Amino acid sequence: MANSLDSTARDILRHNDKGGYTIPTTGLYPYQWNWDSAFAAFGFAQFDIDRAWTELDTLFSGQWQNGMVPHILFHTVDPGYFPGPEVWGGTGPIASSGISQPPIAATMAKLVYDKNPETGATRMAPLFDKMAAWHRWFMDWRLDNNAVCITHPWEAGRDNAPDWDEAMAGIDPADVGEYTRRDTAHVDSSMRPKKYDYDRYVWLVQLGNKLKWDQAALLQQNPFRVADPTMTFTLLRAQRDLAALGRAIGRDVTAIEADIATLEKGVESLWNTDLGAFDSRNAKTGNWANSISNASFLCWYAGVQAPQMKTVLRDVMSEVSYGIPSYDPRGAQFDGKRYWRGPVWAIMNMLISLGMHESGMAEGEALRQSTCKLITEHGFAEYFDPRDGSPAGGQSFTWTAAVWLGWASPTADLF
Ligand code: 9WN
Repeated sequence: MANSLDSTARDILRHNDKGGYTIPTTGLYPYQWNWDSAFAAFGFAQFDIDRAWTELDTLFSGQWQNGMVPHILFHTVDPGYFPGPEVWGGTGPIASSGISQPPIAATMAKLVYDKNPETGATRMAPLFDKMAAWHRWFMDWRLDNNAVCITHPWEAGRDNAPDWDEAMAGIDPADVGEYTRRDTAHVDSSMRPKKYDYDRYVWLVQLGNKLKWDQAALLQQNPFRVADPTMTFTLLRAQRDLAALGRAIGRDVTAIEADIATLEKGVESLWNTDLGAFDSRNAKTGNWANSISNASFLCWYAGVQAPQMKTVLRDVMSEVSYGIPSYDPRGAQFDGKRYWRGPVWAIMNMLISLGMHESGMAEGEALRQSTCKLITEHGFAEYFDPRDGSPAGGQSFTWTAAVWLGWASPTADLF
């Protein structure tokens, strides 16, 4: 069974490979997405190391002059996705969006490197400065109390998470104009964000385009700015991994070490004492989201030990049958099928599980087994209902196949 699923997973990666970059799934997402691509590289590394490095090279070929690496690269235009390149008006070398996504590329590069350090040293050499420049862009433009903020819900990769509800309510999208969504032509609308959300997503894109994605202008004029555990934990982890890669290939990592100390302070500023968990904070109002999400559990992945989070973890997991739900099932906003307001995502499980394993927690292996069962029973879906495992969103999904091959499969060797 594991072997046949391994072969299905490899087929999914090959099928979604458009030549140098991998799309998340046919139809729904016809472009190269940032963190999806990093997971794809990890998946390819299980059977084709060179292809894995090429995925990262292509991602960084879209890097902007200011260091930002866009969340979508529009290599060839496809009318099946909205909003497309003309709505975004990205200013980089390749048509792109104007925001970024969770920086997991350096961490996936480290996992690819570890598979074959000799090839890794050669392939990592030209990527090191590019990754360092991207991380610097976050440090320069996105910190609030040393935690990393998002400026659009899509930037966190957790699009409609309850974490952004207050900041979203602060946007008046009255002048957004007419537009046609494409996502609900591919996937049942009960599994996608609502029109309320899309009006605000599109409005924020229009604002960025109008300001030509000038970060100083956006800092003044964008009403949406939320300090986010996804970004803060993934950047902290990525800085640690980039420093390790830099040391391995003989580069100066002093500046990265200073950034690590800054982000460690930032993590402390995301601790919501009343909630007893890591939380998102609206940087405009200072208010907590009061949200226990799957991103709250990325603390161990970032090398942060948080004994209280173990109790929260037990409570949340006892509510569901599979993995870690994207939002606390005891919360009023929980919706088991609607995207980032409840469903379980195999990629988040992998990051969380890796952190747990590295922290010596048995829960890391338990989460791996739970995800193995989920994919074995319900396939390579984009996400799943955590109560009964029913598949949701897109199918034959790149990142689900990738984390199967490298981590969830009984044949995988991540740990
Ligand atoms: C917007 C591609 C991406 C993921 C995100 C996920 C979803 C896009 C969308 O799909 O977002 O970026 O159109 O819904 O939320 O995490 O990278 O798989």
